[in-house]
Amino acid sequence: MSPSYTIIGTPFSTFTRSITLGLQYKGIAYKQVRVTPHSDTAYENHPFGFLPTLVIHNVDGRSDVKLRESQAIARYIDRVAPEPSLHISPGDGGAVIEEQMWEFVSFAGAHGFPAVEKGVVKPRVAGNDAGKLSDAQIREEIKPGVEKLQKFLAEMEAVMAPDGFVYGEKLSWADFFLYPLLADLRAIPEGELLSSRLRGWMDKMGELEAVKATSEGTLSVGARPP
Ligand SMILES: N[C@@H](CCC(=O)N[C@@H](CS)C(=O)NCC(=O)O)C(=O)O
Repeated sequence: MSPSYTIIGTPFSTFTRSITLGLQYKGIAYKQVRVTPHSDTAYENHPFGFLPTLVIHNVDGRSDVKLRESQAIARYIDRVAPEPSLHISPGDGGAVIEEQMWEFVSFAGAHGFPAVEKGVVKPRVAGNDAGKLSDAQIREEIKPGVEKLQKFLAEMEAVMAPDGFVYGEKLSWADFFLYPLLADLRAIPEGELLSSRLRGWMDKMGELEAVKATSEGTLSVGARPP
């Protein structure tokens, strides 16, 4: 019996969406259990209650494996479904070596998640939803976060190809790790910080079937967890 897959994580989770983007793009069927971080189900599947976990059922014809950490999951997906490839080759978008794509992925996770989600998107959404502060007050509150976000966006754009995907003509995991963060950002007033290059890239991404198939339940379409 070949493996089947369950992804543990709400579509609202940006790391979860990076993985479902990859699964969709590669045509791998999966079930999704829509839970928030630190819920009972999150802890049952992840030692620290984070999202996502990919449950690989019947991995060896008998047992299940719970795979955590989105980059480990991406590596697994690439091994079982190498095509269509989400890797780059030297020369794509000005890259010199393939591993630069993983550097970009790690920048998005390690620096993008705090800069975009923690510093700006979450406090902005919480402020708007609570309805107690004016737009000007929220802007004042998130000012330090906005400054960090501007730096993050500028640095990421600086390593992107001048047009096309992150690595020019070649779609890669780099696009799938950055996109969920910036799709959320675009849905709030601070989306005004996105440059024309980043907006153009997002429009191009928005044409992908994988992006359309994973937008439901995300902040980018106005949803709330789970
Ligand atoms: N290094 C992890 C990070 C995953 C992560 O931070 N996920 C978020 C949801 S998008 C989470 O579970 N956060 C819980 C928390 O920050 O306490 C990965 O790449 O999978």
